[in-house]
Amino acid sequence: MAGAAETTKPAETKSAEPAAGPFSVPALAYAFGALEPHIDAKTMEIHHDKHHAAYVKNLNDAVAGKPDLAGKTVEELVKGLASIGDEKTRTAIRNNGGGHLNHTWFWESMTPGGVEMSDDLSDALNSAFGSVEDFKKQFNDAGLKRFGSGWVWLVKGKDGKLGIVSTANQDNPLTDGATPLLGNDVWEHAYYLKYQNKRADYLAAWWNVVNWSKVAERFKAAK
Ligand code: MN3
Repeated sequence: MAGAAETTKPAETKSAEPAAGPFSVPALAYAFGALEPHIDAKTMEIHHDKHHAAYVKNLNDAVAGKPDLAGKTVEELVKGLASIGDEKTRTAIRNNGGGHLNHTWFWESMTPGGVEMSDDLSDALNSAFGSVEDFKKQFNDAGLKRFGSGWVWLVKGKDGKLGIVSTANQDNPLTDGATPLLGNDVWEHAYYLKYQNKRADYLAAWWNVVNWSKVAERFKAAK
């Protein structure tokens, strides 16, 4: 297909400005248009360069002048939210640290054309949900039921079992002690340009670009 080669080049995803703080927006491993037709290039560009960049800027602002927080990884910040005493800082990190972490993982969870699922992972999903199709159906149902903005996740729970949870806004399951393996963004900004109010269509199409090798890697690490 003409033009296919240039849509796989990640060159256009470089951050425009250097980060003013310890956190920065990671470059995408693929071009904005590489997930077409399932996720459109304009949505990817705005989502990565504007939405994600805003979470990073606000996170850097929230930890400015606080070396105990600025020296931590974003995973550590999100995991340890309860230990942040100052409520204003805690809320800023909950929203913007969560926003930074969730989106960083989200970009890694997708790849042009998707990839095959490993046997280990499909066995685990079959055993936990009946079948991979049943897992996807339950995941999509949970994403559809999330009122307003938030995320839907496949997690390894504190009990060691695979499960599906949905979180509001930019909350991450790490804060509740679960380990997220895969998350889909159900904020309208993730799909509105292409799908408008049809969140179910977005949820269904998204499976075409899921990077199952990344999910398998997280699954292995969570064992
Ligand atoms: Mn988003």
